[in-house]
Formats: sequence, structure tokens, C-alpha cells
Amino acid sequence: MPAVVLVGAQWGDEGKGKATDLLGDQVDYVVRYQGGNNAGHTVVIGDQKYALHLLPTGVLSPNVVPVIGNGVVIDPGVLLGEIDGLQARGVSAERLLISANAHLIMPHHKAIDKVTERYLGKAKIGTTGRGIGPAYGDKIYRMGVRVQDLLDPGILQKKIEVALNEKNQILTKIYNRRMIDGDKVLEEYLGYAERLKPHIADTSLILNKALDEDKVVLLEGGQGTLLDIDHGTYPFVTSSSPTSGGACAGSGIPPTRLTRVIGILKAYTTRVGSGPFPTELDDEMGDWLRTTGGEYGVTTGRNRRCGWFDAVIARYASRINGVTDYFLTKLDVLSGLEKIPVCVAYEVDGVRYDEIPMTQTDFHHAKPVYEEFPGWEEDITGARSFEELPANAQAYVKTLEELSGARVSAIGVGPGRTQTLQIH
Ligand code: 2SA
Ligand code: GDP
Ligand code: MG
Repeated sequence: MPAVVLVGAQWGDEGKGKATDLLGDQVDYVVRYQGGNNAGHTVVIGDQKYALHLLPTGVLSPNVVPVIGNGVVIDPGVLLGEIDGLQARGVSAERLLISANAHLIMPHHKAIDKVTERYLGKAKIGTTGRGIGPAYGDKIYRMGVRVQDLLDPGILQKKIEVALNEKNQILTKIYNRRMIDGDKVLEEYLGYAERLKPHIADTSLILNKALDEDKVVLLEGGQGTLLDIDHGTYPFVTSSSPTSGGACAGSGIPPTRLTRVIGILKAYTTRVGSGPFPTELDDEMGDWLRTTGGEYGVTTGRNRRCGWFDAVIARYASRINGVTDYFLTKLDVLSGLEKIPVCVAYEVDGVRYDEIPMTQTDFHHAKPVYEEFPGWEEDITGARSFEELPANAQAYVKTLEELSGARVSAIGVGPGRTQTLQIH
């Protein structure tokens, strides 16, 4: 039975948290498969607002089992803080399962993330500073510390020692930073081990068995397609695979079990951090989108860069992820505009591109080719069906659908649980 993937179609923050939450009563498991506490997913339930970073959004639905898959990098202190924060608000994370194969973010990862960004100066990636890149780097380099190492203090001690032998050299000799004390790290992480032990599991086995029993598994992506390490705007990307292909590697669910790929697509475009962004509005209009859409980082509080909808990006997301249908979010933010420009293609040195140029050099020089579509005056936050939308809003949705190459199956008209229009 179905394993459904939910992916960000742009540069993240499309509203994946809300979309996952909406599907909550139809699914049995919600799985994070990549990233770490760089993610920030907002869910608004009634008058309560939750910002989740590491916990799968499914934790907010009492009948869902939230799972942190093997592809995630976990900062255990942050995870426990998030669990305690929810507990204090009456939300239990007791059901949480954590893959024994997931990797741990260690103190040296955070230190190196911050210091390397500083050294890069103007060329910085604009990371969240949470140690994500260095943790994935060590995973690939085969010197990572895994969740299962928490269960074996001897191994944990050795791994910390080996890592710090190298990392302390880098921190002190190259970056002029303080040494990290291995004994203190060991003590700290053994403390986390006590609390995390009951949650550690063979999650791939559990998820595949659940699928055998016709349970529904939702694989929840963090970040977005253009931040993918392989398919994004490298090097201005995160260090994991948010695209649908990453869902299999990061969860241990094989591709043959995936039945649906939902793309989350914002009615305009945003990005946090550095890197190319053809439709970026570096003017009052961009400020207006930021203020009206509340476009500020959920993890770092940074201003998000804002711009018009980019259909080239959306078409690319459809292709890379095999999107079966889109949830179009934040349509309400565009209310009140007389005309809405949409980027339908790029121009690079006088040549038109209908797809993303092959090289980053060309992509950096891509100028958007805009078509303008009529806007609508009405506040649409109270609409509850597609038919209740003003004709121009309906036409805008249809245009994005055609340009993106996949069906729109739901539309967001506000942050609340009820502010979604389903299209059947
Ligand atoms: P990192 O920290 O190594 O993953 O940073 C690398 C790039 O990935 C971007 N990135 C993100 N982009 C959008 N949203 C993210 N989550 C937070 C949010 C971001 C925040 O929900 O608002 O609060 O700033 C996220 N996480 C990583 C990052 O900006 C770099 O461009
Ligand atoms: P995620 O990282 O994709 O989960 O998205 P974020 O939570 O970082 O950012 C999306 C923001 O938009 C959050 O503040 C959501 O509450 C909000 N949001 C989601 N859907 C809608 C929508 O349809 N309309 C409006 N106005 N806000 C929305
Ligand atoms: Mg976010």
C-alpha cells in the first residue's frame, strides 16, 4: 500500500509543515528522510502555532507514528529540547522512532559550520549554522557517529576520540578556535543516550512491515528541490537530498513502493541564504511579499529573499521529483495585486531557455522572461472551495498548473488547518 512523498518544489519554506499536518488523519507514519534541525516547519492549529525543526510534523497528530529516518542528521540536544518543548504544551512524542543508522551532529560539526562560513566571507553559503554540512561530510567520509553508537559507550568513546584528533587540529591550527574536550562530549552524549534509547529502532524494517499491512507512510521532505545536493543550485545548497529520490535512500523504503509524490509549491518564490534566484525582487515589491507573506526563517529568523513565481523552476521540480500533484500554497498572499508577473522562461545572453541552463554560470546570468496575469482584489482567506475563488485567482491557478506540468490538487489560502481548498 501507499508510500507517499511530500517534497518542496522550490527553495524550501513552501508550507510543507502545514501540508503534512493536513494529511495527518489519513496516514499512519510520518517520516523525515533527510536534513536535520536546519529545517523549520510551521503548523498552525487553532490559535496554537508550532515550529518543528527535527521532529516529523506527524508528532502533532496523536494517531501518527513519527519517524526520524536513517538519512537525517540528528543534534540530540536539540531533539530532546524539542520533545520537552512539545511535552510542556501537552503534545507527547512518546511514539517517536529514531533510526539506529541516522547520524549524529557533534559539537565539532557546529563549530566548523560556523567558522568556515565566516572564513568564506562574501562567498558564504548562508547556512543555518547547525552543523549540517560537516555532519554529512563526515558521514560520506565514513567517520560519522551514528545513533546506534550511543548504545555502545566503548565505540562512542573511540569514535569521538578519532574524530576530535582530526577536528581539533583543524579548529585550533587552521581556524584559531578552542579545542573541544572529548571527555566532556562523551559525558554529554551518554546523557542523551539514556533518554533516546527507548526510541531507537530498525525503522526501515518497521516501515516496510507497516506497508505490508496496508498502512500509509508519508515521507516528509525538508528544504526543497533547488537546495538538493545533486539537483540544486550547487554549491548554494544543503548537504542532503530533499528530492523524492532521497526519500528512498533516507528511509529504507524502496522506490517500487512509492505511489504518489506531492510537490509543495508556493504561489510566488522565496529563498534563504546565498545563491542564484532569477525572479528575486530586490525592491519594495520584494519587501511587500516578505511582509505580507511573513517570509522570515523559522530556524534562524533571517529575512527570506522574495520574488515572483518561476515556472522554469516548477517544471524542473516536476521532472526531478516525478510530481504527481501539487499543493499550491499562500495564494492568499497575492490578493490585492493588479497584475501578477510569472516567469515563463529565462534569457541568457540573448538566448531563450525554457529549462534551467546546464551550467551554474549561465544560471547566475539568467534573466526572467515575464508574462503578466490579472490579479484580484478580494480577500480569499475565507474561501473553502475552488469555485469560491475570484475568476482571476482561478485563472492564475490554472496557469501555474499548465506551466508546471502537474495537476494542482489543493490550494492554501491561509496558514490555518481549515484554510485549504481541496480539488478533486
Ligand atoms: P544548511 O544549514 O547547511 O542546510 O544550509 C545550506 C543552505 O540550505 C538552506 N536551508 C534552508 N532554506 C530554507 N529553509 C530552511 N529552513 C529554515 C526555515 C531556514 C531558516 O524554515 O525558514 O530559518 O533560516 C533551510 N534550511 C537550510 C540555507 O539557507 C542555505 O542556503
Ligand atoms: P516549510 O518549511 O515548507 O514547512 O514552510 P515554513 O513553515 O518554513 O514556512 C511556511 C509559512 O507559511 C508558515 O508560516 C506557514 O504557517 C505559512 N503557510 C502555509 N500555508 C499557507 C497558506 O496557504 N497561506 C498563508 N498565508 N500562509 C501559509
Ligand atoms: Mg521552513
